[in-house]
Amino acid sequence: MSGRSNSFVVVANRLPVDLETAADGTREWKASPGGLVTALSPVLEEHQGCWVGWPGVADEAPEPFTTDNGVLLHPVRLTNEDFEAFYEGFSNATLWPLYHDLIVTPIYNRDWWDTYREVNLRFANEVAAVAAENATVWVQDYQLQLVPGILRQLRPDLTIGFFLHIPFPSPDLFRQLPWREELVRGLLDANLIGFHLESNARNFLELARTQGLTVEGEVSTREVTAHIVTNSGHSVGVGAFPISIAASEFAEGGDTGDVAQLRAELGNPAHVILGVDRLDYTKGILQRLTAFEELLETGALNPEKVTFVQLATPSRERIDHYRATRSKVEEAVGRINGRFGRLGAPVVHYQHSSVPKDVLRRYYRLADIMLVTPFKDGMNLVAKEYVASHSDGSGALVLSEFAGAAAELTQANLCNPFDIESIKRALLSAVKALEESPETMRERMTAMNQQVRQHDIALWSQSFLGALDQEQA
Ligand code: ADQ
Repeated sequence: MSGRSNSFVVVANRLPVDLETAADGTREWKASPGGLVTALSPVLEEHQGCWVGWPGVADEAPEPFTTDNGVLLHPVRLTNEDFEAFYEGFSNATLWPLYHDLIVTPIYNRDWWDTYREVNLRFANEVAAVAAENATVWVQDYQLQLVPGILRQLRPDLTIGFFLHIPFPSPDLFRQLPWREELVRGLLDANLIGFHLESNARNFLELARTQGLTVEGEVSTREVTAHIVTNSGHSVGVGAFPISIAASEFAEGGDTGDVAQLRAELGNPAHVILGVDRLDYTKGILQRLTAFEELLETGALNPEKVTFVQLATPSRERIDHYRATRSKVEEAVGRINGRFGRLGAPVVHYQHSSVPKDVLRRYYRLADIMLVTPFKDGMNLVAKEYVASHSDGSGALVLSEFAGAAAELTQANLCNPFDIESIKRALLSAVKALEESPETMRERMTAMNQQVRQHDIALWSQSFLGALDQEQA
């Protein structure tokens, strides 16, 4: 259905689909399962909603269609040049490093900014064309920060929510951005701006203060008790809404025989250590490999007894820093296996591809220790997926203090990924604790498991949309 008939519209850079080409050359759009689509599908269904976004292939814009799981999609066309300047450029080589506290240096390129504005306008136009009178629009993430402002001009009748999936930096860092005023103005035209953490939201309020705007109230979680009042008198709610996962999908059940078989395939190590990430420089993959290597070197870990499995999804592969990270990670894997593995028995198993969800779940179940070591991460769903996979209390989570998830998973073995010694200490203490005080570890994992089950993705979307409803009232 097209035209202005949708009373709930989600707009995100990507549509939840992938284009699949069969052996006979026929092409088909397949729903790509993901946390966001799982969380939003019931809401989309209830409100006769739709999803606006880019289908993931340059120069392709199929007519609106409905996925096999019933979500109506409105594709937005991006050319190859748009993809380079808007997505790889401004979104991922400017905003991504700036918002992740300058782990690498952001590139400020005026042409990229022009394309970012043009593409945001295109997304907003598409939303304006399909949203019903007085509809609710939920704008997702850093690629679309100008959309609320453009939409407010085009369709003052809409209720607009914005959620940022990555961290929001301190005003001191944000001030670097040459287009800072316009970007913030775009966001402030929403009715509600949501962040994962209260600290992210406080950074945003502080920024608003430095721009001379009035801030009322203090930030809280899953409700809105803080507002920014703009010069035109518009009041926008600001709050923390920590995202989560469909926890029940990761809960045990199914065939545990598979897990035992997987351990046997890895040579029946006493301890399996697991890393699962998009291959991104923010995730600290090289640092965790270095920590592992040094523990093998000193004999603190025995290569005959431990195995490290690293699953890495290819990501943003044409951007220089991503290419450099991949090559350093792969060099480290080769070196560690050369030093400590044997033929047919590597000590690090590394796969540079996505794995199906059921395979991923089996690895989570198998892993005795999960290593999650980002330098900075909005939330980190992998940590929550691992915890949700261990409702029997088994396993241990080593988690970076700089992952948003650390605010909730307080029983993890926390580490500072900028300090290799800290990663080594946390990993070693997890290994020791599993051997020497399994009961304590079980209690800690059980507590984290309950936290994730009680705060799942449905709570996230309900609390955000409930708060947005209040803001509109
Ligand atoms: P990401 O940076 O992509 O997300 P994360 O939250 O960990 O990071 O989500 C990654 C997802 O990809 C997980 O669901 C995981 O299962 C999946 N995945 C990773 N590697 C995989 C592999 N090899 N095979 C199959 N699946 C794999 C951004 C922000 C985060 C924030 C989320 C949600 O950077 O901070 O938590 O959005 O808001």
